[in-house]
Amino acid sequence: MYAQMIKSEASREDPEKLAAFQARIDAGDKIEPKDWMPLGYRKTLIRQIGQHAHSEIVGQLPEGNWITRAPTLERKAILLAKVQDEAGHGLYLYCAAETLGVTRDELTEMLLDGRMKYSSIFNYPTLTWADMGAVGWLVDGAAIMNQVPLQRTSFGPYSRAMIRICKEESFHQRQGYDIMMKMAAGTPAQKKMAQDALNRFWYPSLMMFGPSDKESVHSEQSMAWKIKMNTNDELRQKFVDQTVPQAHYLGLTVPDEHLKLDEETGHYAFSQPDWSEFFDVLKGNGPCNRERLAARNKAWDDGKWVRDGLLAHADKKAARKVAAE
Ligand code: BYC
Repeated sequence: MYAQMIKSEASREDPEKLAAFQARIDAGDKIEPKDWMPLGYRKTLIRQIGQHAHSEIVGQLPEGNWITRAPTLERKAILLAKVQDEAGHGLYLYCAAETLGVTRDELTEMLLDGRMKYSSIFNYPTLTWADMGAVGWLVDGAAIMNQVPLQRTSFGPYSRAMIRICKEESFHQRQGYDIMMKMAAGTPAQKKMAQDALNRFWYPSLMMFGPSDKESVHSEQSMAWKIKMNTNDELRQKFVDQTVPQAHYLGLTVPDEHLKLDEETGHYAFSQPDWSEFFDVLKGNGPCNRERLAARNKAWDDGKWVRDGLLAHADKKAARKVAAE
């Protein structure tokens, strides 16, 4: 439906402007906030960047859960830094979205009342310390796989935000793998925890790339506009090809009995996640959907006095300036 709406909006726009816009995209130009752009391009970016920003913010919750219980001071400092980075990523992305004419408050309200999504992965619980390893290794690993190509996306502010985010995501992925290396080489109980974390996070990580290309609603138009640089299935395959040897190095087993390397193509054949579970999580029925949204709603309500205070201060400052002129 959304894709149809975008198409029908495009049909109402000036064909000459549309053609000139597409020519700029095809030539690899960056589109900047003040440039003319089709309404559908603007809306698609607000949706994607907004959802991405929300994912960074909600993504702090499963890891924040372990800050007080990190096993050493060093691990705690690393985890704290990572979780703070995620907040920063959210801020860069909200700023990029704001250049398209939507405010951060509007985006937040759309998240809180369920009109906007955030990544499905953050609706799964983090049950043990090994989950911090699996999240860093697999979840940030999947995020990087998706975000490195987005550094070349056509919208300037989004692509520039991605450059910085990707640098930080590499550190996140590395710290997760480091936890997995320690756990997998530890006591039998620690290795079991690492395997259990891999078992629980493998398929939800594959879901992060979105539904199969056949089911994807937006890919075709988003790729034509270079808002997306690859299809969901292309990136999922790349992720599997990169991650399976890393699991082997750890001495862990990927929970997929159909996993098989095709020597000729160099690609792994693998089992698809349970897509009915994915769509159910998107509808709000994942293990932690309610908890995550309740936490964000509480943070928003608790922070009201700060926002009100800052706005009152800004209003007073503006009034003083007017009076002085
Ligand atoms: N979760 O037509 P499709 C991270 C929705 S976390 C929830 O293929 P599109 C991090 C999709 O929105 C990673 N919803 O969509 C943070 C659409 O529904 P609507 C966040 C999903 O947009 C902290 C419908 O399914 N990364 O960075 O072309 C710690 C049909 O899908 C998901 C980004 O957001 C999902 N997994 O492609 C660690 C990257 N997948 O909106 C890590 C930027 C699909 O029509 N985003 N849907 O109601 C993208 O690259 C694309 O938006 C996606 C989906 C590949 C995710």
